[in-house]
Amino acid sequence: MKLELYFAPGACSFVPHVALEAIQAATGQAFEQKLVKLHKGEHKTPEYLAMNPNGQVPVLVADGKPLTQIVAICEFLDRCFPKASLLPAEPWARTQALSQLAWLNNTVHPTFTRVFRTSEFAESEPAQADVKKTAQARYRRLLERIQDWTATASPYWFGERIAFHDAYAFTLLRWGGIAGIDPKSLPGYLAYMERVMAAPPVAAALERERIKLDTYKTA
Ligand SMILES: N[C@@H](CCC(=O)N[C@@H](CS)C(=O)NCC(=O)O)C(=O)O
Repeated sequence: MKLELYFAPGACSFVPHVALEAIQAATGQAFEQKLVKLHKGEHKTPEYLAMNPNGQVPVLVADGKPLTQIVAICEFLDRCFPKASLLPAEPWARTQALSQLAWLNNTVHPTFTRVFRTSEFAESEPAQADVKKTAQARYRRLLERIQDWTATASPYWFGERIAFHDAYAFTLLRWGGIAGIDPKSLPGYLAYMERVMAAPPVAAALERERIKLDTYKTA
């Protein structure tokens, strides 16, 4: 199968990026990396919008057919490459894992979007300040929930094999720094992340994207 991933450094496309690295290591299936420069608006060109009318990364192109939305991309990759064990295999555990992945994608992720792109959610400056403050507090509570969930991660979310969730957990904690949340204030989460970042598929994607967990800046 020919697989191409449209991704942007530091974006949520890190999730399928790590997954494709893990798949390549487990099965030999290669993938092409298509860098999308969001700051140059490459995701809003007519060619890109024809692939993804939402104008977002990630897009996975499988044998010429574009697939969007992280949850759908992960489901497709796991079904095609079960040998990579990116989700648990037993039906109930697998569906619970998809439920958690959907929550990361539809609840935690959009809360950060309210911090990062506040002007899309309110017009006046005071309203924007309010949206941002509320979203920052909510984002912290959601990261605390991930910390609780991963307290037993040994070494990763589902045990020995890296899963989509580990990559999403990295992205969300890294974004936490941008939202003014010191990762050191979530010590359990940070300890889990140290293990995740050292995993070969994650390390490879971090290197290609040239990103680290270094977004938190003290005032
Ligand atoms: N629900 C979408 C979210 C995708 C998303 O939020 N992508 C962001 C990067 S993390 C993006 O491309 N933002 C650029 C834009 O919206 O202009 C998914 O699961 O793929």
